[in-house]
Amino acid sequence: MPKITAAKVIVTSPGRNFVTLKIETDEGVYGLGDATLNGRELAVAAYLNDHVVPCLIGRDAHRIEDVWQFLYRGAYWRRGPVTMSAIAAVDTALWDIKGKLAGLPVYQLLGGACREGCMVYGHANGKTIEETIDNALHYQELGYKAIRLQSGVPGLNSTYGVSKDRYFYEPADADLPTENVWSTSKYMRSVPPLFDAARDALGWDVHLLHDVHHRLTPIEAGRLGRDLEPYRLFWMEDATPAEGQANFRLIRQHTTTPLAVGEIFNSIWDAKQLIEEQLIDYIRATVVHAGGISHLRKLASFADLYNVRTGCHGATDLSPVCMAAALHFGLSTTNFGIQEYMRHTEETDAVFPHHYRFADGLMHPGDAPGLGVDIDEELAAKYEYKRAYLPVNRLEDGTMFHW
Ligand code: EZ4
Ligand code: CO
Repeated sequence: MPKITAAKVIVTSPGRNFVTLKIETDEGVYGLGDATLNGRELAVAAYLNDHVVPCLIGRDAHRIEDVWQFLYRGAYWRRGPVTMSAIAAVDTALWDIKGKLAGLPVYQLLGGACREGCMVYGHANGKTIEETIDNALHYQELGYKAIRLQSGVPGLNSTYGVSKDRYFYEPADADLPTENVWSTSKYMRSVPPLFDAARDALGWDVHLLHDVHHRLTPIEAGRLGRDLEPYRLFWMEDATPAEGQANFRLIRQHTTTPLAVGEIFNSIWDAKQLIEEQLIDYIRATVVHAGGISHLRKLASFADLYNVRTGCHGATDLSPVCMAAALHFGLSTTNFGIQEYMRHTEETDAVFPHHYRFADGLMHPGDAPGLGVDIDEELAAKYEYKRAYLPVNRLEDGTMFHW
């Protein structure tokens, strides 16, 4: 049996912060897992170092499910983003090890490819509709089959999804949280004209997506979904906060715009009612925040019973290790829907050399044994951790709101 001999938590900041777990075995093979929780990175690093790593030493690296259950049930305190990101990192690293020892890419261990590649969506954004469309045309030229559109809201200084650099969106931007101002009525009026202009400029062959980022009430979301119906969106994302899963019933009663939710979910329980009642069309939970490849597989299999497809989160705060894992998962999951893809900076890519590749709107994880992603530890050590928070939102009268 391959015995776990060491596990190291690597914190690095090549352009942004990442936490990576590296598990080593006595057979000379190691595995990597992403453990990055944006804005709360060191909590996961401490959880791993103080409470998880000591339990791993000496265990059989092949017993992925047993280790998962040990860490989940054995903590007594279940779920939550910190715990589940830590468990995800272990799980991902063990799949990486199993693939390397078998000489197979992880997607082969998961049942093999169900498709030629994973359709991804790119992020077009701009301060104005014109800028956003211009950016979207660029993505279309690059071959993207699906594009997310986020545009500035007239009357608001800044909003979610609109970046300073249009090709690299990074919301965790300050040493203390930046305070933004939000107006639902201004936002609601701004979205339909964006998609109207987008269909004129981009045509109907490209899938269009939009992220509301948890900012509407269910009835407001119903209204926006209905207003967007003529433009046939691929999905409307995170229309309302999903703690109350039954709230999605109200949105469903009012619109046929497909709904996606779940990038902040940690377990199958966060989505159980949403899936069983078919209140959503796409589940956005991903490897790093939802307990790793093993748990995500269960979630996807459950979702498949109810015609819900996957649409994993894939922003830049999910490291290339998570991206690779998500692609192995997506390639081998029958009810895969789409994968979010925000390119990492060159600095990040240099720290995490990888085999996944983009061509004709699809991404493929490559055929290297394991996940096909590595970490250059010497280079990683050059980038010191820098505290960085996500912004917060207040309404125009100063009330704290959702970001
Ligand atoms: O705001 O990953 O769909 N993508 C998103 C992301 C999230 C960030 C938070 O860390 O909503 O941009
Ligand atoms: Co989102």
